[in-house]
Amino acid sequence: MIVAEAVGRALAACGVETAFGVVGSGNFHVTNALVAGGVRFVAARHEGGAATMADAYARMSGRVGVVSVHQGPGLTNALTGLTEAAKSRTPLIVLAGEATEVQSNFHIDQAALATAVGAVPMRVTSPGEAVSRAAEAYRVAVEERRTVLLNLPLDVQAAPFDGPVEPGSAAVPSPPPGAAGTVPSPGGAPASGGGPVWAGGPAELARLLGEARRPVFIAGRGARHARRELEELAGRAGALLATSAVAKGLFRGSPWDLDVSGGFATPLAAELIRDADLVVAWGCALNMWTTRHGTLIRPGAKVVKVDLDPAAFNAHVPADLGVEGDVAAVAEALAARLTPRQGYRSDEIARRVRAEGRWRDVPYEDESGGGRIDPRTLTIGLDDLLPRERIIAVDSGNFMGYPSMLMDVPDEGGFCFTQAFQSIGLGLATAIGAALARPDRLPVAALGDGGALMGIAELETVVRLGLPMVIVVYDDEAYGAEVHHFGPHGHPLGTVTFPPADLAAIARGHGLAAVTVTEPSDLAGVAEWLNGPRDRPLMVHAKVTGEHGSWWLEEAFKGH
Ligand SMILES: Cc1ncc(C[n+]2csc(CCOP(=O)(O)OP(=O)(O)O)c2C)c(N)n1
Ligand SMILES: [Mg+2]
Repeated sequence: MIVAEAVGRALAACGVETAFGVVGSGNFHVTNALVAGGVRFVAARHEGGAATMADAYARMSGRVGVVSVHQGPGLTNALTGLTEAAKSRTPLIVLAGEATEVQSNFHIDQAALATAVGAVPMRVTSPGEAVSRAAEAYRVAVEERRTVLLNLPLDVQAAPFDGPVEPGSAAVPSPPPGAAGTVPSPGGAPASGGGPVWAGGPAELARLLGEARRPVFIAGRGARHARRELEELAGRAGALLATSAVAKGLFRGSPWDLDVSGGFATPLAAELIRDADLVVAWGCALNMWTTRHGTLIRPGAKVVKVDLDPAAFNAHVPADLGVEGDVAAVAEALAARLTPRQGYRSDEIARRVRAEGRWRDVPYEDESGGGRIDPRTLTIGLDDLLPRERIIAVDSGNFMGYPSMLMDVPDEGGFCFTQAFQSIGLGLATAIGAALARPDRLPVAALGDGGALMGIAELETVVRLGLPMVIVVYDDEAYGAEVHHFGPHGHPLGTVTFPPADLAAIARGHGLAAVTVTEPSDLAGVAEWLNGPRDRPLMVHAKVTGEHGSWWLEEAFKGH
């Protein structure tokens, strides 16, 4: 056995189930060793796709994600997806060959690259530490929720190895629940603007909950495992329930569910959150998106954050009180000591949540016509047609609010939102990773034409894997976000507009089924596909109206 094989075997022994990658000479042996150890390997067509698939898979399965790449360009190709994962605190291990000879064409400073994007660099420097380094990479990824780059220098990889490949069981932790904390920014700059924060025990939070008249809970990534505990506590405190975008669906089915807080919030949710006198953020850092640049938090409202990572307390909207701990454990402990009260839960609020609690309840004027469908009409039509058991992945762009706001999801496992780096082009790979994590659900990728064409390398992967995916492209023949940003000011738009591209034909060329939608009646083609046999994925190429931008885009540009 050689060192590369020992590393692959050791990671398999740690409990890695699925790995993604693009195989070259520098990661050939380590990848084959993963497979020999029982790991499912998913070949992507671009390392960017592999990284995002692993990220999405980890988020939706709760297991560690693994990416295997060739040295140099294999790693640089993966970088955007790795940055997204690092910013999102996704437990991820990147296995990369490493050319340590500076004369090599493949040579770059891979450790510096990892550090620059918030990942943790490690290296196997001798055969004797192959297994312990692999176990350490696994531990840091899982326990510290970090993206770890494990560099495998080519000469060390090839060296003989003759020890045991099973790391001691004490060295291998099982995956813990997540947290919302922010990754330290490059250069060690603080992620927040300062301000006093004092860490208090749950007792202080119990007191605040016992006094609040209009409490709202906002649950984030670090609360995705804690629905039961949070619902129980919210019931006692009389709190309304909302989530950040990444936890969308967590409280689905509760009569007190306001859905997403922030740019995607309904007018009712925004109003009720703004009226709260106590906002408790559970595993949620309250960033500018979740709070609409802080405007959803009323001046004078008390803000509490419960998080595994105290770095979250002062990040973004700062907390008046920080409680360090696992969300489920803190909520459970508090529920036991809280006397039930009505709080925010009046009959009138219940009635309003029933009547106005979803974007679908908000009227709009259908602007379909002239061979183009209104994206809202398209999305509502799809929401009606697609089975409830779905998992939705959304790319970035002007269109992104339509699927995020108008398509319902069954629970927090029904929405995968890789938007911490705000990159376009990650949506299709996100849907693939999510689909593999949840084969029980219909995967839906919602993409703009720009993001679809950027990530199109993975179209063949969807077909090859036999995923019964619905890929919806909101095609406005433009980088709509830029068009609506700059158009109103009279700037030339030739750099951000494109001639029509026949995406349906491109999809068919890859072996997908495809329907082009230019008016609502064309959705009959989607219904037909859904009737079966669903033996190949479907692209819904929707030519959407694009006269004006979405209002959440205006909101987004405040963040630039
Ligand atoms: C990798 C990357 N490149 C460029 C951008 C800037 N950008 C943000 S939205 C956008 C347009 C996306 O176009 P499309 O996917 O068609 O969605 P639309 O805005 O038209 O709805 C661009 C270029 C980005 N966020 N990420
Ligand atoms: Mg577009």
